Amino acid sequence: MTFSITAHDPQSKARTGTLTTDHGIIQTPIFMPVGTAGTVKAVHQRELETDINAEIILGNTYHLYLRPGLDVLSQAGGLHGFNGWQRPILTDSGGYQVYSLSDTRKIKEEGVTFKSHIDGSKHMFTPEGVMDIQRTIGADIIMAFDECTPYPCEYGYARQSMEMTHRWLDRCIARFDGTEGKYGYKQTLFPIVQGSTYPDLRRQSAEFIVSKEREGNAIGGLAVGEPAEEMYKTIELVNEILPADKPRYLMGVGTPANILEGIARGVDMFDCVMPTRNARHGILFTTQGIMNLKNEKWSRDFSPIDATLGGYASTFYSKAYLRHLFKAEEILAAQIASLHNLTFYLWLVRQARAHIEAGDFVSWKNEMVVRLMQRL
Ligand code: PRF
Repeated sequence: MTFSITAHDPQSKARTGTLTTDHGIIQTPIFMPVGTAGTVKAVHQRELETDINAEIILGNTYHLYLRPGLDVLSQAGGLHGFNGWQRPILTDSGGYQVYSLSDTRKIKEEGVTFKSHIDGSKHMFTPEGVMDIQRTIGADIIMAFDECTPYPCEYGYARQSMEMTHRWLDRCIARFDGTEGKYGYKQTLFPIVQGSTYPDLRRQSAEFIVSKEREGNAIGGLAVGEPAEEMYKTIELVNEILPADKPRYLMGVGTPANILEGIARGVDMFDCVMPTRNARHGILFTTQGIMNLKNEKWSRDFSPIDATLGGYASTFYSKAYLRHLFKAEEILAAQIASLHNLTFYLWLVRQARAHIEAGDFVSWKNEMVVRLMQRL
């Protein structure tokens, strides 16, 4: 994998770049649609390629390991072979999903034992095991095994957890570097900065992660309920330490405003279930603000969902029609809304890149964070 910076914004830390993987090129800053179980929910791959123009999608170790399982994935030639997506894939390590999804979990030095949310069966994730699983899934970018602390988190717990995440990172690196990709292309491992919202812990964690000299670095443990200002301060502090010539990935973030503020602070990669999950609940992001389609006020609005975006779903279907599909609980509602929201998120990062290149990113961003978060 190679990363090169193509432009710097003169008034902020924002930058554009190109990330080159064996499955293709990613223009940064980028938003990565989440394809938890090997599919971006309710969206066809053809739509991901042509309408949304997603350059990379996410998969989850936790879900793919439980179902369809490693036997199927390895016989299929990895996730690329299984679902047919030929562009880059990133997999999260399970170091977040075990905490948020599994029924019971026990965190020990060796690893995490948990019960499947599907059938209650018992499993254990260790740093080594999770590297092996991600080798088998075959993502281009794989994530270290970490503990994402909740918010708020007591200082002592945050410190011990961070220290264990660091020991786990050493084990991840030893295993990853001691093994090879199974399908003939290269994979790369990103470590994850933790440390809750404590500046001294975040600094210590960032310095530890930097010393490992991997090809890219991630910031975890944010967007877990802390105030946005705390998140932005933490990003600033960490990004002062993470090397400027490597991609920085802010995990699980976020709203359109969070993404633009992250870009302004030097973040290059984002992922979040928000566009697809909200879409399934009738919440749409548009260039004018946020719409709740279940609201009666849209019942006779026959204008396109968002003509400015130019994508198929956003221009072809009207607000009133999509509202009707939601009210009637038609499957197509989720499909149109997901396609639209992802088109919007990819439009947002494309616009950000254009404004960084034009040198007016900050003034554009300041206008957008207000406009895009308005409730219509
Ligand atoms: N760690 C991992 N995945 C994540 C997070 C984390 O801290 C977050 C935090 N917002 C989202 N996804 N491994």
